[in-house]
Amino acid sequence: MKKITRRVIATSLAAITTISAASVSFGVSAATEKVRLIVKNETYSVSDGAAWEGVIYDKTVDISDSKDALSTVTNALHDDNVSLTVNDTQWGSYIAAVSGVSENDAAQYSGWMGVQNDWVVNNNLAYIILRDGDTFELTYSVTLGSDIGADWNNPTTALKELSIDGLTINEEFTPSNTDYTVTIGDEVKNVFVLPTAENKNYQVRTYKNEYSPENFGCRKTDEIEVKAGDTLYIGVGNAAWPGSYPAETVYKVHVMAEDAQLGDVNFDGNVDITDATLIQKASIDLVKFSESQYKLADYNRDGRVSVLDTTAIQRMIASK
Ligand SMILES: [Ca+2]
Ligand SMILES: [Ca+2]
Repeated sequence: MKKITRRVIATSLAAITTISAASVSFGVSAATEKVRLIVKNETYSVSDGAAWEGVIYDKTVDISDSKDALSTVTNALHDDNVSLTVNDTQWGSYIAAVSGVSENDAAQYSGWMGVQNDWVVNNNLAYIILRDGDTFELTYSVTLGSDIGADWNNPTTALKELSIDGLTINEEFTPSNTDYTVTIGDEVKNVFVLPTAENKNYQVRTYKNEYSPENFGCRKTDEIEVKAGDTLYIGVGNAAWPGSYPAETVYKVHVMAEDAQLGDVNFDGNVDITDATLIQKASIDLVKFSESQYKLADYNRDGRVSVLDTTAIQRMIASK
């Protein structure tokens, strides 16, 4: 047992260092689709009787031909000689034990659960389809998910944390505030958006410039190219996604030019007709401005956002 663990961890270190390179070439070689597979038990301790605790497996592995999580996990663990018990029932097959840590060991209903890109899956692993670049965790839970961040009694679709690898969010994160800004110079930057749902029963997906929940969007491991004027949308628990309630939350992060000036409500560094149009729409509630946009929208500084601000910008453009 110990010997196997050491060997798997040694190979996984090499795998971890190649992950960022692999995600950059995302989509180039569809023939060898891969996922990062992690198997861990952080809820049931050895002192409480578990055969092992911690991370037993962390490695980039091939997605199986049928692309589902159950066969991908069983193939990988079998290849690396990690012992696995799969139970077949009339409702389908499920993973009952890994290297001697078995369902119902820690408590009644304790057992192995799947987590795909931070989402605690809501279905048999045979029905969970993996995509190239996914992170899939097989995780032991003692309390039906609440000890790994998925609480059935908590209906909130808020985020618990939000950060961006590569840029600093200007405002302090508060779950109830959905509007944020980051500041960027003239350059184009490659960043990773790193949201964490308060309740991992809900999926989290990030989009650039258009919130389009019908698409997969970006994961934490997907690099996103941003420049001034872009907006990042982070959705939590959209009704169309698996495992969700129809009360989603959508966070916005506006990528703002360093020299964002009064009137520049789309944060692209210029005050022009696009801003004038946006302000006009906001003044009749056709678009909703964030707090930072409202501050920039009051171009004539009369304390309110109205069509007068649009007129003032149009006059300024005409006088150039
Ligand atoms: Ca502008
Ligand atoms: Ca005004």
